[in-house]
Amino acid sequence: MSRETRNAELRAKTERMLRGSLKHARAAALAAALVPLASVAVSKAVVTVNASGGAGGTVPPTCDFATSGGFVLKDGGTKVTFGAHGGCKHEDFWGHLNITDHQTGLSVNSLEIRGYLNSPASPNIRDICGTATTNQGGNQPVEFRVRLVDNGEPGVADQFGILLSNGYHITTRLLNNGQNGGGNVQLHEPNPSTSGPVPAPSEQTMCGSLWEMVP
Ligand SMILES: [Ca+2]
Repeated sequence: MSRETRNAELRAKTERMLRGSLKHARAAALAAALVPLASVAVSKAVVTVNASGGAGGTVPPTCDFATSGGFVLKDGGTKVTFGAHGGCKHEDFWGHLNITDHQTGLSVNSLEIRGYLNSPASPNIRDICGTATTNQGGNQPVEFRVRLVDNGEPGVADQFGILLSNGYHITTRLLNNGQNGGGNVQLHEPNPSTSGPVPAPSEQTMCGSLWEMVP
């Protein structure tokens, strides 16, 4: 079904609701709002859009930094090894990313860290955004958004995910499927040097084309 067809059906359904039981003004306003919300949901499957736009990430008000290293298993069981660090440093961002996909041979190395964000979904989540080169041609550089989740030590409950602007996507998942020896994500306490840019850039500025996307 095309998006246009879907939207037409939603409009028709909304009109039926307005003519029917939803006669209260607030309910009518809610029904009218259903059309654009539903349109967003069907057109961008991996996107989470909040009321202010974007995925809801902001530079942590008291900024800090995160380090990580280890591997996750793709859905088929092959390893993707990673090292990902990021944070605020002297009113700027700091960090580095490299990953190797042992199934495809893809290698990704960061060029620039453009953002460091926490997520409304959990205080243990940090996203790192930036640009990177890959060893597989195509449009270079790519934009990346990495998700790190620190759920304690050792890192059996920690998680990693990555999204690239070329479509490569490892959904956020437990290191080594939650088994021992998959590495660790470590969120560090703020210190006097972990100050971010002033003013804090928007999620769109930090994450470019991936500003609405969740790894
Ligand atoms: Ca950890």
